[in-house]
Amino acid sequence: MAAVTELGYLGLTVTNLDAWRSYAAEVAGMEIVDEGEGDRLYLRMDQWHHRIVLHASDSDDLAYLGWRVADPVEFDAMVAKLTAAGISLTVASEAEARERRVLGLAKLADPGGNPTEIFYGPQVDTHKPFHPGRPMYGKFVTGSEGIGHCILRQDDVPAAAAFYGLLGLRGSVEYHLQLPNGMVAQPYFMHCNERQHSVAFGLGPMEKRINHLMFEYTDLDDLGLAHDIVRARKIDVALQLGKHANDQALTFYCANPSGWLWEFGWGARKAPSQQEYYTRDIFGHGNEAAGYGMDIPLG
Ligand code: MBD
Ligand code: FE
Repeated sequence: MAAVTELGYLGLTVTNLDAWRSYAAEVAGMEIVDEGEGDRLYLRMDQWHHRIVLHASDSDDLAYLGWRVADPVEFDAMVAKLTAAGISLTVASEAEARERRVLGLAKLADPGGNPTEIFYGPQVDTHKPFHPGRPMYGKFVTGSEGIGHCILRQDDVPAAAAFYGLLGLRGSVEYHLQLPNGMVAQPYFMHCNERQHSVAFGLGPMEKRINHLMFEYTDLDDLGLAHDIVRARKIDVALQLGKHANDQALTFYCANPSGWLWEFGWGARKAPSQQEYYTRDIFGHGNEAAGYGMDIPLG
């Protein structure tokens, strides 16, 4: 059965490209690639041409997510599987694939309406070493684990779980979180490779399509340095440093220039083969800046 292998890329719409240029490079350490188009910037995290595209826009949200399949055979099998399941999709033109710097691409939407792309064959610039936007001790964790993970808006959680299951991801509820209003939040976490989760949803209504992007450093000191820079710049921190129960990553969540969150992380464990659930995190993750959709009791 055809299955996606990684969350490969993201497109974002942003209203302030200059603020993003500074944040992505000087806070996160990503490499800015400006090819002079004027309406976009590329963010590099490894040797791929890019992992993130920032599209200048009048909105600040997720524009699209790209899920990778291995090759054209898997791509055709995935397109056939989705079509047979009654999901409408368009196989993109060569020009559209070229714009994404991939060999082939299909466009569809997940049940939450999030623009979703299935692709194979990303352009990898092995001739161009990754050059971080600020000094870094190590690198970003990508490779077979992809860019990181996202929490997405889904109004119909079982439909979303079925859709991502069809793409080839596995997983389900990993927390029961007692909310102050007496309800119990039961977020879903799904994986398609060794990264403990590549997508999550089910934390309630959201203003934007995306709540956060998590990415991971290979070196603890890069997380510490990022944290110092975030604090020095007085950037809103929604969840303080802490360690998640499921992926056991040390992370903190801070606002990006689009007003949603980036989760900076280090030290995640790999996806286990059997399901578990948790009622809280290991330590930390205290709530700080409110209003970012992360006012949940994890700590
Ligand atoms: C995560 O990455 C996360 O964002 C939440 C809310 C809980 C566990 C792991
Ligand atoms: Fe997360």
